[in-house]
Amino acid sequence: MEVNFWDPKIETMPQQDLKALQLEKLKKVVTLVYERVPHYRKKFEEAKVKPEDIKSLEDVVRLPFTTKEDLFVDYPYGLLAVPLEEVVRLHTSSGTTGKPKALFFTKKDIDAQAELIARNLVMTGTTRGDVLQNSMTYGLFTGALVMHYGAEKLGVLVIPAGPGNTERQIELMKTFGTTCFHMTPSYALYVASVILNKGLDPRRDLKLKRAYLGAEPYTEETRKKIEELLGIDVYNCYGLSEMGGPGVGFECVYKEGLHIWEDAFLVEIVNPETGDPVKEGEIGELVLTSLNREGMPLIRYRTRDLTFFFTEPCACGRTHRRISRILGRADDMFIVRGVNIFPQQIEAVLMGIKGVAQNYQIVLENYDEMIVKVEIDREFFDGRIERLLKLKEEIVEKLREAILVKPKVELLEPGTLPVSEGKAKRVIDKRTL
Ligand code: ADP
Ligand code: K
Ligand code: ZN
Repeated sequence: MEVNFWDPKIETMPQQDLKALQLEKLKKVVTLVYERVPHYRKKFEEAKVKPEDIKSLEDVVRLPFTTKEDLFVDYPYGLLAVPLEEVVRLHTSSGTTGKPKALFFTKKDIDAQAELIARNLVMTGTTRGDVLQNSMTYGLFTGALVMHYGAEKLGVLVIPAGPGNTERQIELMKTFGTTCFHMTPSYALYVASVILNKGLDPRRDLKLKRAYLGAEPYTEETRKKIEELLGIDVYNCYGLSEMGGPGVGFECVYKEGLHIWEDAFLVEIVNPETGDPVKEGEIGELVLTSLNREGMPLIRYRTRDLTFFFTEPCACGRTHRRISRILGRADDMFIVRGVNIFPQQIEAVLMGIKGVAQNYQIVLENYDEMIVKVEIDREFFDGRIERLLKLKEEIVEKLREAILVKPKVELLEPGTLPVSEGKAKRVIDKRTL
């Protein structure tokens, strides 16, 4: 396998040196927020901790967590660690209280995140000469702009397509010889189905080589499905606005977990209920401290995203640790008949069944009823009823095995369910309406 580096020195830095670098940066950022951000000073005082108490990386647990709620205290400028005139960009992301979370970037912050994107792109084989179609939403969201700046920094040609208008997406791919694209996995599934339904052979008629899919959880099965439909490599791209946007974690060519850039983030995984660190390799909530950001650094930020650390070093030679794909959002979990269920568990089952198409929806009705609506493949839909009944039975059985709850399954013709061009809404919970 060909392994490429953007910054080999930092990407393969021995863990020990990385840790020393992290400690130095951690001390700096903790001092910075203590001195410049009243809200942090207050939190530190409540937790009875001072910057000088941080003597080793293990001491990080003495620092208080930052939660989404903290972003709304002294909103919107209260967490700035620099004067407003140093801030050059605002991004927002959907908030918990109806107000959007507001995140601020200095020039240096924008460039630092672009640097991470450049590393990520090179890591997956993208170089100058590649054509990247950026089909995330441009605007207040970080998704498109951060990727855009990173790709430009590397020197690839960026097509700022934005999402939607699928016919035009495909025209752009054909006309400009797009080699890579960046979009949500749910939209990628839809675009792939449109490409095939038009009778195009992606391997012959398009120049696509790889895709960067993220912004929402998806499964290994979904990745494989998109890779097979289009004949490309799909790389998982993870990030959140609070940590600068996409590019926080990214897969290398081995596609076994996402490297998190540890020179830029201090990574912890904690028990979502107690906040205590989990054992190495156990599932928990990802907690991140930004080590480089100057505009709005965040300390021990609770992402609500569930993941685990891979314990083995990666075959690519990078020393930065890997986390698993996001297994769910602590908030996405729903409960049916007392059983905790994540939408991704259902997706994993569906995408592994032959005859199932790309789109599905989970409807929760009453306290104990879960209906899974599933679109089936056009070729599969040949009018033979017994074939459909067997498929339905297979889906019910496999779901019951995986989630321990027997769902009702409804098979639908392709194109029945609403199409998502951004983040898919998979769960309709009528119980709370
Ligand atoms: P929000 O979705 O809260 O409006 P963002 O747009 O910043 O805010 O999205 C960040 C969140 O999106 C992450 O915390 C995570 O839940 C989800 N996310 C981003 N990338 C991925 C990915 N590759 N896999 C799974 N989830 C992802
Ligand atoms: K997102
Ligand atoms: Zn690797």
